Amino acid sequence: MDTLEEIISAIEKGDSESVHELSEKALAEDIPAADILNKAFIEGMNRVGEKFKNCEIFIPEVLISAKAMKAGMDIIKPVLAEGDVKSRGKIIIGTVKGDLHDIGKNIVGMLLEGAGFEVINLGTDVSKEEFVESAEKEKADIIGLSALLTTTMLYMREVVDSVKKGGLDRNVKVIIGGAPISQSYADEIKADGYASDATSAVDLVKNLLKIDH
Ligand code: B1M
Repeated sequence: MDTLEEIISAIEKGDSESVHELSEKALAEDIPAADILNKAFIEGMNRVGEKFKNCEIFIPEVLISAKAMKAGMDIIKPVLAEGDVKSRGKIIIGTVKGDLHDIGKNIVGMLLEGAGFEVINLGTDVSKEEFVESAEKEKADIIGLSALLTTTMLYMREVVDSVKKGGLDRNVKVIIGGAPISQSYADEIKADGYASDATSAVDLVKNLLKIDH
């Protein structure tokens, strides 16, 4: 089994110590941090998600796996963020009100940081008022909303409307993402953009801020 497969297996078992050690081993083998993230961490959580969906495992196991993945994230985060010399723009991100899922949103935040953006992560269960206040205070360029539930994704519309109502949309763009989100939903609620995964979120931000590389 190669190191990335070993990491996936350790995430599935929820073995934080092994994920920590194997992530160090992968970096020592010169495996790019982005590959460790995409091919091991995200793949590992996808497999955990499938088992959860099929009722093979339950919430406690999912949380233990998420914690194990975080142990690996702590190892690769400094490497992902290398080369971040000057901020290319400021981004506020958060999971919308009522929603506590933050694994994907944190990955998006980490990749944006790695791409040289300043990221202010408001956490989970974030209200429209908090998004707007923070964007005004920080003079943000972009607000990034995440939602994983079909119930909480509806709140994204309220955040977009609040941003437009205050005229903040002249300076700030709103992007959205998360498993139940689609481009057509983004169009429907008049968000400025949608990304299906963390890598596409970085490309989307670069496009919106007119950064070519
Ligand atoms: Co929950 N949960 N969960 N859960 N959970 C889902 C989402 C679910 C699909 C599982 C299922 O039933 N099959 C289901 C939602 C069903 C629906 O709405 N249609 C569900 C449910 C029902 C629930 C509860 C209601 C369960 C309960 O209590 N009965 C409850 C709700 C709690 C709440 O939020 N109020 C709940 C709780 C939890 C845990 C706490 C146990 C845990 C969250 C832990 C945490 O986040 N700290 C959890 C988890 C882990 C999952 C699954 C298994 C995995 C989600 C995940 O982290 N994926 C999930 C099933 C699944 O997705 N297969 C499930 C890995 C992550 C890397 O992917 O988050 O999609 P993802 O992020 C991707 C992209 O979506 C995108 O980029 C990321 C990286 O590529 N992306 C963005 C995300 N945000 C973005 C923002 C962007 C751009 C891209 O721009 C700003």
